[in-house]
Amino acid sequence: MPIKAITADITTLRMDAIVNAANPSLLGGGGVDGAIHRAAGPALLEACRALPESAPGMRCPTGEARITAGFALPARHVIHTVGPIWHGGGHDEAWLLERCYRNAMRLLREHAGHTIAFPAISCGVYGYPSALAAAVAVYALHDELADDAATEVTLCCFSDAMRAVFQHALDTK
Ligand code: AR6
Repeated sequence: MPIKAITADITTLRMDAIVNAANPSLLGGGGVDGAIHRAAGPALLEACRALPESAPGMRCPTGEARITAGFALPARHVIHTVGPIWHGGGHDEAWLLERCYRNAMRLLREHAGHTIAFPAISCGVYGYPSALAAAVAVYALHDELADDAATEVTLCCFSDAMRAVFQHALDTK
């Protein structure tokens, strides 16, 4: 099975890349973003600060992704993506969330990676309903892996309850 759902702290995973659910500044925050920056050390913040801004404070628009090294993390790279804030579902949230997964997979391939772990992007402070987010994630990742038997994707949930939601999406795909 090239996609699996687990319960874990994503910062502990030895992967070619772990994905960060960041905000457009890429300068850190709470949730998984804070955990990744703490575990990677200050060099990660420096690397993020060095990424070009498309507007003041904007290094990564919603749905896009950027890559840095993993520094003190066991993961080789961090792929930073910015999920949509949930505004009820009528503001392109599903399309933007799908872009996060697809753009992260593109960067993994461009950097010759074969193992990647995603957190439940947008399912924390950004308020995306987890069952809807899981369905988008599974749809996009299945499609990305259709011609790619060599890549293993881990959906890294922070609680068993969230893992059950993602597992259900995998089981009903
Ligand atoms: N490992 C895996 N998952 C985690 C971890 C961890 N160490 N810590 C939290 N989660 P969130 P968002 C889960 O809020 O909704 C930040 O401040 C968490 O339980 O981190 O995309 C950014 O800077 C939840 O299920 O990300 C942005 O401002 C999931 O990760 C904003 O939050 C995502 O929750 C992004 O919000």
